[in-house]
Amino acid sequence: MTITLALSKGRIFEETLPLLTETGIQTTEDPETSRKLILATRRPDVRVVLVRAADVPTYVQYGGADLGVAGLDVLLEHAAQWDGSGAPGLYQPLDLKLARCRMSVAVRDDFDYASAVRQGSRIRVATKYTQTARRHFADKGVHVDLIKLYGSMELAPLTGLADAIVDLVSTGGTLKANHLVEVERIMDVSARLVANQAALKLKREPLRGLIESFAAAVRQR
Ligand code: PRT
Ligand code: MG
Repeated sequence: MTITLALSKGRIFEETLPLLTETGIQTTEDPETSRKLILATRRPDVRVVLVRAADVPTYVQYGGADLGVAGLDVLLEHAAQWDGSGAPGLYQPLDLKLARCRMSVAVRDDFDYASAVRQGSRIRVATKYTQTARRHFADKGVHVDLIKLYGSMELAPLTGLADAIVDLVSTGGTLKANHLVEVERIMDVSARLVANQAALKLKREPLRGLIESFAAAVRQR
Protein backbone atom coordinates (compact mmCIF):
# COMPACT_ATOMS: atom_id res chain seq x y z
CA MET A 1 0.00 0.00 0.00
CA THR A 2 1.60 3.25 -1.14
CA ILE A 3 1.16 6.41 0.88
CA THR A 4 1.18 9.70 -1.04
CA LEU A 5 2.14 12.95 0.71
CA ALA A 6 1.37 16.27 -1.02
CA LEU A 7 3.82 19.12 -0.44
CA SER A 8 4.49 22.45 -2.09
CA LYS A 9 7.94 23.62 -3.10
CA GLY A 10 9.54 26.53 -1.29
CA ARG A 11 8.74 27.43 2.28
CA ILE A 12 6.53 24.43 3.09
CA PHE A 13 8.98 21.89 1.68
CA GLU A 14 12.00 23.54 3.30
CA GLU A 15 10.38 23.75 6.71
CA THR A 16 8.91 20.23 6.51
CA LEU A 17 12.26 18.73 5.49
CA PRO A 18 13.53 18.21 9.07
CA LEU A 19 10.30 16.33 9.87
CA LEU A 20 10.69 14.19 6.75
CA THR A 21 14.19 13.34 7.91
CA GLU A 22 13.02 12.53 11.45
CA THR A 23 10.27 10.27 10.19
CA GLY A 24 12.55 8.54 7.66
CA ILE A 25 10.78 9.78 4.55
CA GLN A 26 13.18 12.33 3.12
CA THR A 27 12.91 12.53 -0.65
CA THR A 28 15.67 10.94 -2.71
CA GLU A 29 15.84 14.05 -4.91
CA ASP A 30 15.79 17.77 -4.19
CA PRO A 31 12.52 19.25 -5.47
CA GLU A 32 14.20 22.57 -6.21
CA THR A 33 16.53 20.99 -8.77
CA SER A 34 14.53 17.97 -9.94
CA ARG A 35 11.88 18.44 -12.60
CA LYS A 36 9.91 15.48 -11.34
CA LEU A 37 6.53 16.03 -9.75
CA ILE A 38 6.51 12.67 -7.97
CA LEU A 39 9.48 12.04 -5.72
CA ALA A 40 10.51 8.78 -4.14
CA THR A 41 11.43 8.78 -0.45
CA ARG A 42 13.69 6.68 1.77
CA ARG A 43 10.66 4.50 2.46
CA PRO A 44 9.60 2.43 -0.56
CA ASP A 45 5.92 2.69 0.43
CA VAL A 46 5.87 6.51 0.74
CA ARG A 47 6.05 9.02 -2.12
CA VAL A 48 5.82 12.80 -2.27
CA VAL A 49 3.83 14.70 -4.89
CA LEU A 50 4.67 18.37 -5.52
CA VAL A 51 1.69 20.66 -6.02
CA ARG A 52 0.97 24.37 -5.70
CA ALA A 53 0.48 25.43 -2.07
CA ALA A 54 -3.19 26.29 -2.66
CA ASP A 55 -3.80 22.91 -4.33
CA VAL A 56 -2.68 20.77 -1.38
CA PRO A 57 -6.14 20.66 0.31
CA THR A 58 -7.78 19.78 -3.02
CA TYR A 59 -5.38 16.87 -3.64
CA VAL A 60 -5.91 15.48 -0.17
CA GLN A 61 -9.68 16.02 -0.05
CA TYR A 62 -10.28 14.13 -3.30
CA GLY A 63 -7.75 11.40 -2.59
CA GLY A 64 -5.02 12.45 -5.04
CA ALA A 65 -2.85 12.31 -1.94
CA ASP A 66 -3.41 10.61 1.42
CA LEU A 67 -1.63 13.27 3.43
CA GLY A 68 -0.54 16.84 2.81
CA VAL A 69 1.06 19.83 4.46
CA ALA A 70 -0.62 23.21 4.06
CA GLY A 71 -0.78 26.51 5.89
CA LEU A 72 -3.86 27.30 7.96
CA ASP A 73 -4.35 30.30 5.65
CA VAL A 74 -4.72 27.99 2.65
CA LEU A 75 -6.88 25.48 4.56
CA LEU A 76 -9.39 28.05 5.80
CA GLU A 77 -9.69 29.64 2.40
CA HIS A 78 -10.29 26.21 0.91
CA ALA A 79 -12.80 25.22 3.61
CA ALA A 80 -14.84 28.39 3.00
CA GLN A 81 -16.07 26.83 -0.24
CA TRP A 82 -18.24 24.56 1.92
CA ASP A 83 -20.25 26.83 4.21
CA GLY A 84 -19.51 26.31 7.88
CA SER A 85 -18.85 22.58 8.01
CA GLY A 86 -15.49 22.71 6.22
CA ALA A 87 -14.25 20.63 3.32
CA PRO A 88 -15.84 17.16 3.38
CA GLY A 89 -13.34 14.31 3.52
CA LEU A 90 -10.49 16.47 4.74
CA TYR A 91 -9.27 15.78 8.23
CA GLN A 92 -6.75 17.95 10.10
CA PRO A 93 -4.96 15.73 12.60
CA LEU A 94 -1.90 17.77 13.49
CA ASP A 95 -0.46 21.27 13.89
CA LEU A 96 3.12 20.96 12.64
CA LYS A 97 3.96 24.34 14.20
CA LEU A 98 6.15 25.36 11.29
CA ALA A 99 6.04 28.03 8.58
CA ARG A 100 4.55 30.23 11.28
CA CYS A 101 3.28 33.67 10.50
CA ARG A 102 0.15 35.74 11.06
CA MET A 103 -2.58 37.02 8.81
CA SER A 104 -3.04 40.74 9.16
CA VAL A 105 -4.64 43.84 7.76
CA ALA A 106 -2.10 46.40 6.57
CA VAL A 107 -2.43 49.87 5.11
CA ARG A 108 -0.17 52.61 3.74
CA ASP A 109 1.49 54.39 6.64
CA ASP A 110 -0.38 57.60 5.72
CA PHE A 111 -3.84 55.96 5.68
CA ASP A 112 -5.91 56.44 8.84
CA TYR A 113 -7.53 53.03 9.10
CA ALA A 114 -9.06 53.60 12.55
CA SER A 115 -10.91 56.70 11.48
CA ALA A 116 -12.06 55.13 8.21
CA VAL A 117 -13.56 52.32 10.31
CA ARG A 118 -15.05 54.75 12.82
CA GLN A 119 -16.70 56.76 10.05
CA GLY A 120 -18.11 53.59 8.53
CA SER A 121 -16.46 54.30 5.15
CA ARG A 122 -16.22 51.51 2.61
CA ILE A 123 -12.64 50.32 2.58
CA ARG A 124 -11.13 48.72 -0.52
CA VAL A 125 -9.18 45.63 0.49
CA ALA A 126 -6.95 43.65 -1.86
CA THR A 127 -6.14 40.08 -0.92
CA LYS A 128 -5.54 36.51 -1.99
CA TYR A 129 -7.66 35.49 1.02
CA THR A 130 -11.08 36.86 0.03
CA GLN A 131 -13.13 34.33 2.02
CA THR A 132 -11.19 34.73 5.25
CA ALA A 133 -11.11 38.51 4.81
CA ARG A 134 -14.86 38.68 4.09
CA ARG A 135 -15.59 36.82 7.33
CA HIS A 136 -13.17 38.92 9.38
CA PHE A 137 -14.60 42.27 8.28
CA ALA A 138 -18.19 41.03 8.52
CA ASP A 139 -17.54 39.95 12.13
CA LYS A 140 -16.18 43.41 12.90
CA GLY A 141 -18.96 45.18 11.04
CA VAL A 142 -16.47 46.92 8.77
CA HIS A 143 -17.70 47.69 5.25
CA VAL A 144 -15.29 46.49 2.61
CA ASP A 145 -15.03 46.00 -1.12
CA LEU A 146 -12.78 43.01 -1.69
CA ILE A 147 -10.42 42.81 -4.64
CA LYS A 148 -8.99 39.39 -5.42
CA LEU A 149 -5.26 39.24 -6.15
CA TYR A 150 -2.99 36.24 -6.64
CA GLY A 151 0.24 37.75 -5.28
CA SER A 152 2.27 40.86 -4.43
CA MET A 153 -0.58 42.26 -2.34
CA GLU A 154 1.84 44.85 -0.92
CA LEU A 155 1.71 46.71 -4.22
CA ALA A 156 -2.04 47.37 -4.09
CA PRO A 157 -2.07 50.26 -1.56
CA LEU A 158 1.00 51.82 -3.17
CA THR A 159 -0.65 52.07 -6.58
CA GLY A 160 -4.07 53.20 -5.39
CA LEU A 161 -5.67 49.85 -6.24
CA ALA A 162 -6.77 49.42 -2.63
CA ASP A 163 -6.74 51.14 0.76
CA ALA A 164 -5.74 48.03 2.63
CA ILE A 165 -4.49 44.48 2.16
CA VAL A 166 -4.97 41.23 4.02
CA ASP A 167 -1.73 39.28 3.82
CA LEU A 168 0.66 37.10 5.76
CA VAL A 169 3.34 38.74 7.87
CA SER A 170 6.28 37.04 9.49
CA THR A 171 9.19 39.40 10.16
CA GLY A 172 7.31 42.50 9.02
CA GLY A 173 10.21 43.35 6.71
CA THR A 174 8.14 43.31 3.53
CA LEU A 175 5.53 45.70 4.96
CA LYS A 176 8.20 48.05 6.20
CA ALA A 177 10.07 48.08 2.89
CA ASN A 178 6.84 49.12 1.20
CA HIS A 179 5.76 51.81 3.68
CA LEU A 180 2.90 49.72 4.99
CA VAL A 181 1.82 49.21 8.60
CA GLU A 182 -0.02 46.37 10.26
CA VAL A 183 -3.28 47.66 11.75
CA GLU A 184 -5.08 44.45 12.72
CA ARG A 185 -4.09 40.88 13.40
CA ILE A 186 -6.61 38.41 12.04
CA MET A 187 -5.04 35.14 13.19
CA ASP A 188 -1.91 33.16 13.82
CA VAL A 189 -0.98 30.78 11.02
CA SER A 190 1.10 27.60 10.98
CA ALA A 191 1.42 24.58 8.71
CA ARG A 192 -0.96 21.68 9.35
CA LEU A 193 -0.84 18.05 8.41
CA VAL A 194 -4.05 17.11 6.61
CA ALA A 195 -5.32 13.66 5.78
CA ASN A 196 -7.89 12.12 3.46
CA GLN A 197 -10.67 10.65 5.60
CA ALA A 198 -11.30 7.59 3.43
CA ALA A 199 -7.57 6.82 3.32
CA LEU A 200 -7.48 6.97 7.12
CA LYS A 201 -9.81 3.97 7.07
CA LEU A 202 -8.39 2.10 4.07
CA LYS A 203 -4.74 2.60 5.00
CA ARG A 204 -5.33 2.87 8.71
CA GLU A 205 -2.21 1.22 10.08
CA PRO A 206 0.48 2.87 7.92
CA LEU A 207 -1.19 6.28 8.08
CA ARG A 208 -1.67 6.18 11.86
CA GLY A 209 2.00 5.21 12.17
CA LEU A 210 3.17 8.05 9.98
CA ILE A 211 0.93 10.65 11.67
CA GLU A 212 2.15 9.47 15.06
CA SER A 213 5.78 9.79 14.02
CA PHE A 214 5.11 13.31 12.70
CA ALA A 215 3.50 14.12 16.06
CA ALA A 216 6.51 12.75 17.93
CA ALA A 217 8.89 14.77 15.75
CA VAL A 218 6.87 17.95 16.40
CA ARG A 219 6.91 17.32 20.17
CA GLN A 220 10.71 16.97 20.09
CA ARG A 221 11.38 20.29 18.37
O1 PRT B 1 4.16 29.67 -4.69
P1 PRT B 1 2.68 29.56 -4.74
O2 PRT B 1 2.02 30.75 -5.36
O3 PRT B 1 2.18 28.25 -5.25
O4 PRT B 1 2.16 29.56 -3.24
P2 PRT B 1 2.60 30.51 -2.08
O5 PRT B 1 3.36 31.67 -2.60
O6 PRT B 1 1.40 30.74 -1.23
O7 PRT B 1 3.58 29.57 -1.28
P3 PRT B 1 4.72 29.94 -0.24
O8 PRT B 1 5.69 28.82 -0.36
O9 PRT B 1 5.18 31.34 -0.40
O10 PRT B 1 3.93 29.87 1.16
C1 PRT B 1 3.44 28.67 1.61
C2 PRT B 1 2.89 28.87 3.02
O11 PRT B 1 3.92 29.35 3.90
C3 PRT B 1 1.78 29.87 3.18
O12 PRT B 1 0.52 29.33 2.80
C4 PRT B 1 1.85 30.19 4.68
O13 PRT B 1 1.07 29.26 5.41
C5 PRT B 1 3.33 29.98 5.01
N1 PRT B 1 4.06 31.24 5.29
C6 PRT B 1 4.72 31.50 6.44
C7 PRT B 1 4.18 32.31 4.50
C8 PRT B 1 4.93 33.26 5.22
N2 PRT B 1 5.26 32.71 6.42
C9 PRT B 1 5.23 34.55 4.62
N3 PRT B 1 5.88 35.40 5.25
N4 PRT B 1 3.74 32.58 3.24
C10 PRT B 1 4.03 33.77 2.69
N5 PRT B 1 4.76 34.77 3.32
C11 PRT B 1 4.99 36.03 2.55
C12 PRT B 1 3.87 37.05 2.76
O14 PRT B 1 2.79 36.80 1.89
C13 PRT B 1 4.58 38.37 2.45
O15 PRT B 1 4.63 38.64 1.07
O16 PRT B 1 6.17 36.68 2.95
C14 PRT B 1 5.98 38.11 2.96
C15 PRT B 1 6.07 38.65 4.35
O17 PRT B 1 7.17 38.17 5.02
P4 PRT B 1 7.96 39.13 6.06
O18 PRT B 1 8.95 38.23 6.73
O19 PRT B 1 8.62 40.18 5.25
O20 PRT B 1 6.95 39.67 7.03
MG1 MG C 1 5.22 31.50 -3.70
